[in-house]
Amino acid sequence: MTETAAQTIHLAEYQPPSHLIEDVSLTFRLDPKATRVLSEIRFVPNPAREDALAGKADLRLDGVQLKLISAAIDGNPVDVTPDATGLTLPAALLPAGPFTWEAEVEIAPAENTALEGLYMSNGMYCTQCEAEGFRKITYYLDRPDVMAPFRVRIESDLPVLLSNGNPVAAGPELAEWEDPWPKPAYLFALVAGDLVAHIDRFVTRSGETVDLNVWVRPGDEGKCAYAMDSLKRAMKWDEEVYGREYDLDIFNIVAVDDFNMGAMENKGLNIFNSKYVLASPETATDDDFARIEAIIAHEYFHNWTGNRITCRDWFQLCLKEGLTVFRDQSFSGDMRSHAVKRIEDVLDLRARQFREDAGPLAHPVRPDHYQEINNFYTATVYDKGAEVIAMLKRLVGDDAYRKALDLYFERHDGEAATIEDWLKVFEDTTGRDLSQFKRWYTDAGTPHLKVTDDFKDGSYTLHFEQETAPTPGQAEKPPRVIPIAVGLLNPNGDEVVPTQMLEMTEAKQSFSFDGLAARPVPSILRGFSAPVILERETSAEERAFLLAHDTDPFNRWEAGRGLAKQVLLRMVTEGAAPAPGYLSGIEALLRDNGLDPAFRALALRLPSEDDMAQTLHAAGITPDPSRIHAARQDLQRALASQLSALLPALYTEMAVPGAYTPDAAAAGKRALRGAALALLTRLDDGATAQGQFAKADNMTEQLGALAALLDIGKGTDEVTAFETRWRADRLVMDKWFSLQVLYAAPEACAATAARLTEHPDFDWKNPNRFRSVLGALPANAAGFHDPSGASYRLLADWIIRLDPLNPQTAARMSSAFETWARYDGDRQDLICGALERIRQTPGLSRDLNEMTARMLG
Ligand code: 0A1
Ligand code: ZN
Repeated sequence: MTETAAQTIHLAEYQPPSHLIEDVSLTFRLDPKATRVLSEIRFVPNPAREDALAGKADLRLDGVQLKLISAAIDGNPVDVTPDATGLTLPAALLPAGPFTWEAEVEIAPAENTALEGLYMSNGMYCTQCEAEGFRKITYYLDRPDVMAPFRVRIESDLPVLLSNGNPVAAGPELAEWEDPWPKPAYLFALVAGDLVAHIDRFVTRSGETVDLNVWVRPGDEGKCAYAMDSLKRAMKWDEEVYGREYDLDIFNIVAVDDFNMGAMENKGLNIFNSKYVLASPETATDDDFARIEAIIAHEYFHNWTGNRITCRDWFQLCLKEGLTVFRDQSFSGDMRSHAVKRIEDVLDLRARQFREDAGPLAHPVRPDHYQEINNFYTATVYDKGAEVIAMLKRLVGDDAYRKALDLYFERHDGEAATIEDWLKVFEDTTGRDLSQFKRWYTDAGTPHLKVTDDFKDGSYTLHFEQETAPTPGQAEKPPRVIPIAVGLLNPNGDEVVPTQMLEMTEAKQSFSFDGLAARPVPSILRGFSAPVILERETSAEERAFLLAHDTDPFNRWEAGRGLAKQVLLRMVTEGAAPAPGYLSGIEALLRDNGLDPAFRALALRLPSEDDMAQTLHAAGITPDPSRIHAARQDLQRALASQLSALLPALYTEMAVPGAYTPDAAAAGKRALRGAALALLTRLDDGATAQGQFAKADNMTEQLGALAALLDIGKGTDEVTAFETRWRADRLVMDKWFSLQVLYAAPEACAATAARLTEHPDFDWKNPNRFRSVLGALPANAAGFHDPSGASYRLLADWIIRLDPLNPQTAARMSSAFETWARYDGDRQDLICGALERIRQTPGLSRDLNEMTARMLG
């Protein structure tokens, strides 16, 4: 048995809190080893709880790793004995009406390695309270349905002292902040440190001026401009597209080096992993710039979807996350290209969410039980959560979507809401019954959509059949509502039926199109209109036809993708040669200068090795990662030789003249140029890449050249040169660590990663650095699954080592093992052995205990 007996929490057992909180006042006397937190909390019995009104409810406060110094109720000292998870104030001790609880506790931020609660990073104090970190700061009702205004006083000799809301007082070694908007404790934040600000302002649509600050460590102030620009664009976009304005005098963003996740939407004081704030052309790639834009927007958008309207309980996490991801995706699409953004999002969804949905960690978008909520910040909750909203919007239409959202904000502002509340605003706006649609929230697993067709007397019929395999704890999968966007092309390649949204609700359903002169070519699931796996016998000719003619950019790309997969599959299973039809189809597309370079770059990108393993497994074939790796390399070479005449020209044409700018057009050209370089490297033995590496004035081109060289087994000198140049830059060095593992030869992958963990700069307590090596290991599929099992062992060793310090990150990393059931018996034994070894570790965290138990079943 582990230290903390695992307790499962169920959605069905939700109970309103016994008490509500009218207001909170906190004082922090900061000290690395002995911070004092004084709290004054005004409680009232919850009118929704009769036992509390009758004076019969105890008040249970959450509190973890706190040293209680003193406690009082209405000024009278009380003698309470905390346990490991909090303390209970017996009903008999509580006044009948409202009362004030005062407590003083001591905590040690310098010793907090879990990076949850109040902790220190490079001498700076910061907090992370989602999901249940506030209980490590003081005794509280640490649950999202308890919302209160906060007043915070910070006492410290550090120059910058920040908390939520507006600044209300400042003095020597002192600052006071007041947040008028009631919020749950998970949105609390405090920062204190020696920081500098990149400042700007924003005037809202109603004419209010908001001070904007991006706070960073001295020396980093030159890397904040893009984050600030993204913030201002996000603020404007939310006003224009969702009618949402910002609601405080000040908006602060702080960059922190030690952070478990990407960023956190604390009210008025967003805290970011510095990786998603700091950027300069020399140090950040185009992908980094795009991610910064997206994450800055994401956290800002939470101000309405998450903060003003929050979640009743943690089962409703997708209420804020799915919606906010959907909003940030729409924003990025508007800022850049919708077609390209959609393809990138679907690539990501399939790589992470479909993979999760197909394995032992599958869970509904709204889970109904958990042991550790931190284990549910997943691709399913976030990305499938966003897909579900995208489907809802497709089903009701843009206008109804906007009306429903207006109603949502009007009806639930200031509340902690549920998925039922969310669906109800759509039902009330449209008159639709969404009970079947709700299955997308409650049922796990990715539906398979089988399609056949026939054509007779000018009438073309599509027959659909949906089926979802059982997932852990859910055997039955009733049919779901699936919006299927379909268009038809005639044999000349002209569109004869423009996109129509078919609404499938049955297990089997057919749709006909009449009055056609000839049998059309269907373009099904345009724009990836539902997160399903489409299964249709499609000839290579038909895919090539769609690759050349489809008017829907997503499906045009998808046709190329399908072809590539078909080709790779035959190469892996039959040792076939790369199909000429695929090679010439891609060539034709690349030669089409009317097409967006970013789109062409995506069309040139081959399916990942993990994607191929997933595809083979789904087809009933046991994937062999080394064969997949070899086939993919062969196909790259075949593409290179097919395109040999084109590549040098493309490489030159796509050069972006002048100073680096991170805009989508320039980034798209660099992406295509980089893709061309990766192939060219296979023809010129790395000469062009070496030249580019030496000359590059931006990180995109420098890193692209290095990756291209490593991919053909070269680049030793460049690796050294890169290290010499960038040794002092933490974020750039993360890339250096990661690239070497990613591109290591399969048999050398574990040894490369192990060697890098010996590097003096391998600070394993820093999550970014830990992930740069140990997260890159599973991303090198053939290296991770090397038959020796060395990578499995190495990863398990490090997870076991990290767990006592940082359970959250250790548990997240363990999902690398979730695909064990795909592989052959030997690999299964090795992976399950590694998982078993983790599970048997004495004192394992609740986080990792739950993850291993779920994976091992
Ligand atoms: N709400 C944040 C993500 C986040 C979640 C948990 C964290 O610590 C456990 C930190 C951040 C977001 O969606 O951006
Ligand atoms: Zn979020």
